[in-house]
Amino acid sequence: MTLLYKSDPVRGAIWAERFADLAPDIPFRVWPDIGNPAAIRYLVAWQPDDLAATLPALEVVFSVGAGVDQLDLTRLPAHLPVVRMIEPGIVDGMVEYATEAVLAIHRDLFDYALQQQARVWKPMPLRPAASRRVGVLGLGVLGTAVLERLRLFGFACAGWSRSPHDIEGVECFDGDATLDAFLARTDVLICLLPLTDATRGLLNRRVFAALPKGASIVHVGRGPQLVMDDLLEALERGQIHSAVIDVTDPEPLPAEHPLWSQPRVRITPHIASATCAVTAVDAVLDNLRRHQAGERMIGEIDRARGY
Ligand code: NDP
Ligand code: OXD
Repeated sequence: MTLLYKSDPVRGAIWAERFADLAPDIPFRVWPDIGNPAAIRYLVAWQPDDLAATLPALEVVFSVGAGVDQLDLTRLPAHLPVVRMIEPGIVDGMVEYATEAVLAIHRDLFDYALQQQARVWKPMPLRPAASRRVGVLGLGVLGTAVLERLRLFGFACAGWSRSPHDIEGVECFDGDATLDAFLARTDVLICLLPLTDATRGLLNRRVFAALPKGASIVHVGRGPQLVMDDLLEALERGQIHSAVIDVTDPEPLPAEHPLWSQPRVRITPHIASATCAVTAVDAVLDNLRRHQAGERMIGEIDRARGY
């Protein structure tokens, strides 16, 4: 029951070492050294492309990341379970990134950076956290963890999802019919939605107009969810005051793209979070045990829903 890993080879070496320590009975191979294709039962990959179709005994595909939009599900045999990555390292990274971004916005650091460039010493009024309304699109593993941390600072927290959720201290909205009400009460909007047909292009002119004037955006979902021209226009009109953008379409963002030179925009190269190899192996091993026991695996996606 060999496991084949096809992703970043540097992290692959850490995976191999941890598998050798914790599960020496499971042969671990790093692509392209696949050995006998008929022996491979499990595939861990970022983008398997057509590889899965060439492995006749394959039983499960694990995404090496939290998202699965990079997998072309139509190229994976329909009977195969697809499991996304849920492990503590990726959650901690996202909580750190989102918290820092919200605090930077809340403490006016974008404006102070501009003042510094102009050598201006001009304090702005300090606003209590309770008066700053943070809203997270997506109440999944990451969105919920981010809200649970932000709530501790005293921010007025809300979230939006497809189905109803109940999170202590968080005003929960669900379904398309509630989106405008959620946006109308949101000063800092964080996008932590998976990329699906329903969320592609969701951060657009209409959504920006539904936010209070001068709201800010933290985009850590996926690039194609954001309509960049609409964001540029909203920034120019002051409808959006500032933006922290970790994901773009395309990636890398081309050097000539106008977003780079926006004064109140901070861009990072899709590093908000990343799978931690050590804890990822623990998560995969736990799921292999579940799979072998005939149990549902943690993070198994609904292929029809796309996440
Ligand atoms: P989950 O699958 O746990 O959560 C997704 C959430 O989005 C759920 O609450 C779901 O609603 C909601 N949702 C999905 N579609 C819709 C819709 N059409 N309308 C309203 N709500 C919707 O995902 P995670 O929290 O683990 O991860 C979220 C995303 O974060 C990943 O898919 C990935 O794209 C991104 N990511 C980015 C990283 C980065 O470094 N920038 C790193 C890791 C992840 P419901 O609960 O009702 O199903
Ligand atoms: C992920 C990512 O989905 O890194 O894990 O974006």
